Amino acid sequence: MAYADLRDFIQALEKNKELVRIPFEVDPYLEITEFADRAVKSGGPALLFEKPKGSSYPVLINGFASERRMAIALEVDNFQETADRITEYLQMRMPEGLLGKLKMLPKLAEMGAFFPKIVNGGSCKEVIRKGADVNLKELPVLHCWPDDGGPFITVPMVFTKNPETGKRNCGMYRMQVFDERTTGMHWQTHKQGAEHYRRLQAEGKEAKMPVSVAIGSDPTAMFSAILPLPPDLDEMMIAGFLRSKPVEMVKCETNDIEVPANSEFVLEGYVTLGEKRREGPFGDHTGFYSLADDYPVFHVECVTHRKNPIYATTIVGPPPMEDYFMGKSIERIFLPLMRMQIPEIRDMAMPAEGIFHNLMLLSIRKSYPMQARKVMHAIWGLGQAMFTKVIVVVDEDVNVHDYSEVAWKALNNIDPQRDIEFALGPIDSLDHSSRMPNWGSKMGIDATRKWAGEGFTREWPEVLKMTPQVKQRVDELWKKAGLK
Ligand SMILES: Cc1cc2nc3c(=O)[nH]c(=O)nc-3n(C[C@H](O)[C@H](O)[C@H](O)COP(=O)(O)O)c2cc1C
Ligand SMILES: [Mn+2]
Repeated sequence: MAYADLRDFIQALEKNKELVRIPFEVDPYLEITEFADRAVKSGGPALLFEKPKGSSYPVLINGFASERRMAIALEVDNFQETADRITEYLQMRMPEGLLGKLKMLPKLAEMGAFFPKIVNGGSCKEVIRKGADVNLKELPVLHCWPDDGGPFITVPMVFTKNPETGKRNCGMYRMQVFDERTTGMHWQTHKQGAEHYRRLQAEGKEAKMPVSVAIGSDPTAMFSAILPLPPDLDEMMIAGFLRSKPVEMVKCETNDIEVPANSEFVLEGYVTLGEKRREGPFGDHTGFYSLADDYPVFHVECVTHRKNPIYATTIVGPPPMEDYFMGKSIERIFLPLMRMQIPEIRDMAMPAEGIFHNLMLLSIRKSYPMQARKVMHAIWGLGQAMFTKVIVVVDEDVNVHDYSEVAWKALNNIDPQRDIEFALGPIDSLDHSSRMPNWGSKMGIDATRKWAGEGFTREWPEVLKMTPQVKQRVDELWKKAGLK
């Protein structure tokens, strides 16, 4: 059964003993960060701060911060279930004969459930506050790290519309609260919000871009906001797929954007085209501060919220943090989609230390010379995987989730001068080492076994392995010797 809203998810976390309530006062200025950081690093629970200092709204943090909690959020036992469901749809073909077509009907009906449904009202409008009555400072927005430029809303679902196609986009872009009614809008240049902004600016017809932001909704809608989807693929449809039930969307009070009707908070407003303001620094998910930079300004004209709303947030910082677990589930869920486009890929892993975009380990089934290089370039050309700074390609017999095995085999298999591929391309905006913001160099390491067809004429040795007979005999002797 799909979660009705954030509260429903909180209840599920509580029922599974995955949430602890903090009944006393804790300061959103740094203190909640320290709580959340310690909790995630020690495998601790989600936290619900019932009395954040300076606000009357409780704060939920770390709701997604473990594999178990991500599985509860997506209502699966493990992510393979979701990956398998995706594969099932990808393999769906036009059925033959009447019987085949009839068998297909339930699947088609299921697909109908994915599409968002527009409704006339929703709990997000239980309280409506406009104009001078809007005060973002009432929200328990975290000042996350000591040198941050201010308090940041960290899990906003930012809704915009593509001015050319009218299609909606939802991306999670942090928002620095500047004052009662304005925030930063940190959509990085490669993201869809920024693209909509550029297109509207190029049209030259409007001075303002409508934007609405939902904070706290059912967990699949929140999770969908971070998915690296192709432009114009509606995140809310994917949320509908994940929860097997349409996301109910309601039109905002002051603009034409729709938001999930069950949201805890909705901030409605606009971004003035051309207006920018210094945003940051911000203690980021790289574990470093991302530098202050100029970003658009979001003017909030209306805030609607539920009665007794719960403020959802996260912190990022030295890994692993909550976002690592969100990313890990994306890695698992998106593998079938990736394999559809790059079929030789067997498996992939993005270790926490690589912060998603810095390191991707790939195992492939190699069928022709230089295939590892082909795979690298395909990754660098694939949606947000374009940000990948270092790619290591190994043969299919290597378990990419065993980082020790990858390091051992890759380091043995490479002749660095021969096996490293450098390329230039777009780089994540948060990278502080690239020579210019937003682009730089990338490195691919071909750690596969080299073939004669690739110019390798020497013999390639096998990995050592004991014979099963000896293993079996020593199993018995081992016990006899009293060894454990
Ligand atoms: C907690 C969290 C915070 C994020 N903050 C930002 C951000 O400030 N700016 C940004 O461009 N992307 C940010 N992202 C990543 C985007 O949400 C992600 O790239 C998403 O796919 C963008 O959607 P889009 O392709 O529809 O633009 C964040 C992700 C997470 C999990
Ligand atoms: Mn998108």
